[in-house]
Amino acid sequence: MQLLNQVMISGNLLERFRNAERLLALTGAGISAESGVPTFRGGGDTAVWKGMPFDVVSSAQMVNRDLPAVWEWFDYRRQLLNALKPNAAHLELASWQSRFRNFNLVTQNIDGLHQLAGSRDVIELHGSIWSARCTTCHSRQQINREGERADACLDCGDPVRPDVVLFGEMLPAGAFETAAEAARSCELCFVIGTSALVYPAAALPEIARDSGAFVCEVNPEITPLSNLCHEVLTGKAGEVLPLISAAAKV
Ligand code: BV8
Ligand code: ZN
Repeated sequence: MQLLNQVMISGNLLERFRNAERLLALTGAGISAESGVPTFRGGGDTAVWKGMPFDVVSSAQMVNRDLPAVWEWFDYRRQLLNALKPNAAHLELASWQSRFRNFNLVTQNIDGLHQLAGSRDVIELHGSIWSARCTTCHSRQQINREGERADACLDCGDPVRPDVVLFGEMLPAGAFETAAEAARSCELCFVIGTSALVYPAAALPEIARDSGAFVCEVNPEITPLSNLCHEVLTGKAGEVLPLISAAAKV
């Protein structure tokens, strides 16, 4: 066991990190917290927008009932994101892409900070806040950093909606299957900054563990997943992830 900056990292984990070829990283809102992105369940409360819990305004029903209100919520979050930058945790994971022969990064985040940090082929399970989709023909349009977006579809003229997965909606075709395959074939799985309450994303670490992978959680708090993990690194992702690489070099 090595105590680094108050974080206990086992020799077992470091050995596996040094020798792993197939690694999966699953991230949630917590990895973007140090960049200033509000989490959904920080400090015990659930994020609320105009009196509505986020999983109400971020729901399929809400799109059918009040699409402008849904856009207001995502436009607000996008303008928040505009000034924010990836943090040390995003940058560390981007560097792992070239370190491991088979590295898969799966995120529940729609903020695009992994890509801004240089990560490629990020599996965005819940879509992206930087994209809009037609409610009829499903054609997509990118939303630029200025947040400029057309209200209507450029192809058929019908209303567009945020290109994110809302509660009660299926994940993008193939996204979960690809992530589950990465979970089944990885040797080492890091679960970083997620409360692991939203499914099917929260099922991935269990799939990895049941397939023989060593599962390690990085979170300042205990989560429903902690007991399932082989090792829990209690701390902030931006502090803990660089420590792992540094310790593994020793
Ligand atoms: C679906 C996009 C099929 C929009 C999101 C099985 C059981 C129970 C319920 C269900 C089930 N299967 C399906 C459901 C229903 C539902 C669900 O899971 N409900 C939950 C609430 C019980 N799932 C769905 O609806 C999914 N679709 O299943 O389709 C279907 C279809 C019809 C009917 C039935 C089934 C779709 C879910 C996706 C919804 N969209 N996001 C948006 O962003 O607004 S989910 C959204 O919330 C995020 O993407 C993320 O997934 C979740 C938030 O969780 P986290 O990211 O973990 O964030 P949180 O704030 O909670 O936690 C942060 C953590 O970080 C904390 O632990 C904290 O301690 C830690 N932290 C803080 N600082 C740091 C840190 N960690 C490290 N470093 C730090 N510095
Ligand atoms: Zn259209």
